[in-house]
Amino acid sequence: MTRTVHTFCRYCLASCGVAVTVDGNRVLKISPDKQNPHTWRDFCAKGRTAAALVEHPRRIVAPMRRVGDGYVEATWEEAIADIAARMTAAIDADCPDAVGVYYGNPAGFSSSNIIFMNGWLDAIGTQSRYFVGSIDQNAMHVVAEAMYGSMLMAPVSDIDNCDYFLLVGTNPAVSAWNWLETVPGGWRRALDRQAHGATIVVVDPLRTESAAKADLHLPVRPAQDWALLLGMVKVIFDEGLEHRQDCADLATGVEELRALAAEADLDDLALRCGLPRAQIERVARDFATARAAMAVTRTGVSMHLTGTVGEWLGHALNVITGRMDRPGGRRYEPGYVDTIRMSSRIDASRHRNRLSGRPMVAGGHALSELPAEITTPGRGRIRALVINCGNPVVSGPDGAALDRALADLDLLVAIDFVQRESHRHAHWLLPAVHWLERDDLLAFTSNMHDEPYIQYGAKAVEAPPGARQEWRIFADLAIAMRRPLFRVPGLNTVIRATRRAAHITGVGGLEFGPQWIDRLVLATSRKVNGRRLRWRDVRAHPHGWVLGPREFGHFRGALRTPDHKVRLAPAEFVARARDLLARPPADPPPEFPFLLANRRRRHSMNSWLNELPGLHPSGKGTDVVIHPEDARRLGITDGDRVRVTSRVGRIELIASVDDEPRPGVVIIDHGWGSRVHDPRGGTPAESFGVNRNLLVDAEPVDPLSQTPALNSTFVAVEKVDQT
Ligand SMILES: Nc1nc2c(c(=O)[nH]1)N[C@H]1C(S)=C(S)[C@@H](COP(=O)(O)OP(=O)(O)OC[C@H]3O[C@@H](n4cnc5c(=O)[nH]c(N)nc54)[C@H](O)[C@@H]3O)O[C@H]1N2
Ligand SMILES: Nc1nc2c(c(=O)[nH]1)N[C@H]1C(S)=C(S)[C@@H](COP(=O)(O)OP(=O)(O)OC[C@H]3O[C@@H](n4cnc5c(=O)[nH]c(N)nc54)[C@H](O)[C@@H]3O)O[C@H]1N2
Ligand code: SF4
Ligand SMILES: [Mo]
Repeated sequence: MTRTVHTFCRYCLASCGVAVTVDGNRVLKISPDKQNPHTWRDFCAKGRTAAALVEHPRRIVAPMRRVGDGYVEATWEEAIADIAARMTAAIDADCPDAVGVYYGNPAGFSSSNIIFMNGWLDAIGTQSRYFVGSIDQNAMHVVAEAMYGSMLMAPVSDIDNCDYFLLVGTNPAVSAWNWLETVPGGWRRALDRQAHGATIVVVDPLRTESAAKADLHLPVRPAQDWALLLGMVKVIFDEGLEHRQDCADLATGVEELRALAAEADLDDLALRCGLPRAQIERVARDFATARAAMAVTRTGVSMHLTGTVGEWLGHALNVITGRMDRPGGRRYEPGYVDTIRMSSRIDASRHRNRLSGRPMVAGGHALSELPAEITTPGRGRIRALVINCGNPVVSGPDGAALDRALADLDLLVAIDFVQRESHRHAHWLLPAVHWLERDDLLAFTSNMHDEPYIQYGAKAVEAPPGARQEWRIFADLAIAMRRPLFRVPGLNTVIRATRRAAHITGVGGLEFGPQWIDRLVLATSRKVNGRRLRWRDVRAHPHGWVLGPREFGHFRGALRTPDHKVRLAPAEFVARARDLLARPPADPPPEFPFLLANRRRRHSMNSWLNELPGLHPSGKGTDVVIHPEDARRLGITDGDRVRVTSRVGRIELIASVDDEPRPGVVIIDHGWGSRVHDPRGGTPAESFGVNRNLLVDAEPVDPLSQTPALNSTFVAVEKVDQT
């Protein structure tokens, strides 16, 4: 007997509505749920093949304990008892910071994971919290906090009313329109606007799929978007094209920004970003005078040492041209829960790292600091670490250094589906539950949707009996370590009592768990269109529920700055921009004359959907793209084996000669080269492609976002002599 479950894909923020056909406990087919009123149009092969990960031949299906060079299965009781005892010992021998966590991108797609992990971290009182932000979206958090007063104040794009799209450092044709926002079918909707006369400008060093469809492609020099954007701001102020009313009423700091722009020289900025001055002037005028326009800045901007300044100037451009909270610009979606209020506690955390002295950003420290925090003796040295949904050895900088540090830990616990590169030295492998196997409301993304929207993420199949959701693992650890979860005295006793009650009555819902929190969230949610959301109404909309029309007018009220105005020129950003202006752009050192750029593929997800059968034609992830002019000079032809070297690493791959990059820039896909181990079968690890992040130095970092130069590393390229 087959049945169909309607839910949504939780691999990326496109959140596509899917229809999952199930037979017994097996997924037969996943297709886009075309009855979903909001989110199915980005549906891709990653969602279609999601069951392949559930059925991964190397999936871990019970806790596994390291014994010598191998692993043996253990019970959950053994796993929790051993981990809790070793963590407690580490804390007793030093302090709570001896226990740490790294959580990666997929943790953001499970509210119960994030909530209970933080509840456990609070319970043990550690500040050794590391997360993916410093290799992804920290620049956005830093900018949002400084300009809008909350690190989670992420504006959403009003695509269907836009006449002029300035897309900076994003490739939505591949990645979908999502980075702290969910704009389903965003790229297709933008192309639709283009067919009706809108202009699309793509700023990208590479001629990407998106750039190829744009009206104008600006092949900016990597890491120099800030110069382009500052040039645009300058032209707009110089020519009086700013939106007078918003500059006067909505923002403070206009004069400081104007002063900064006045100090800069447009010819100098043009040289820095590698674009003709006349082009900067034209784009600035067209942007400022378009009926409706938006600037969108994303990971191509953020993953550089200049990332925060670039991100800031993108937002500033929107503000000074009156694009905030106006049709066709960027608006604030209040959603059904006030995420900004919920996050205010994280905003406030300013813990500084013992070695670098750098503060947390968005509740987490920077990944580049993790190795030293593990290996450097002293109070607060990390001795036990949990990797929750992450593969930082591959997705982060200088994976070799992190790998060495992980090997040095007294206890490494990995929670994942399979044992990947970053889990190589794990003492415990804990089997995770896939989104096809778990229910979730994912309420804290509610203000990232481009329409008021709610969908309950129902599970389609049951998880293997030995797998456990992260929330349960963190609750069990808190109980075993005798530290009250969420720091609420007595809560552990209540949890145990509800478990007993559920066991005796056979009613699973009696057990304290995320469903209690989901219900509480709904019960205390904002009224939408004057109506309070009820659980049963949400469940009565399995395809998802558009709660009403998009509304404008919420932006000003949501600002958390003391005067409810946008801070247009935060002092630290202005100072950093002055600093950049004062120095010539870093030229490649003679020994590393090329800049290493980056690419994502439609059918990869960072470092972890690469090995699935059927998703990738062979050979992907193993090539370096070199411009024909550079290839000629180096004596390299298509198909040659080449060595790419940086200050910290060296890899070998196949050359692919193509003019997608500009001369002087070479491209290697990110996310490859992660080994998938076989702890159950003991067969050799499988590996696909090469890890280009081995070339990325963990230092220096953008001083504001603590992000390293993931997408602009200086490298040398040479042909490997195969004779
Ligand atoms: N050079 C370069 N580097 C980059 C990027 C780039 O563009 N260029 N992109 C960056 C970006 S945007 C990001 S977000 C980071 C990602 O960095 P990370 O989040 O650290 O790593 P991922 O590669 O996403 O690996 C995620 C891991 O989580 C596991 N996983 C998936 N779902 C679940 C789950 O539900 N539970 C558990 N327990 N585990 C799960 C997967 O199997 C995988 O092992 O990489 C960054 N690194
Ligand atoms: N298929 C697929 N979809 C994904 C993901 C995935 O791994 N695969 N990851 C998801 C995640 S975690 C995220 S965060 C989002 C990211 O979404 P996007 O930010 O759109 O990510 P990319 O597609 O990598 O596009 C970044 C672009 O920036 C360009 N770039 C690099 N350096 C510079 C620069 O200095 N200046 C400018 N202007 N451009 C530059 C790159 O060439 C690239 O084309 O995508 C999500 N969607
Ligand atoms: S991975 Fe593909 S199917 Fe899943 S949400 Fe993202 S775009 Fe949609
Ligand atoms: Mo990301």
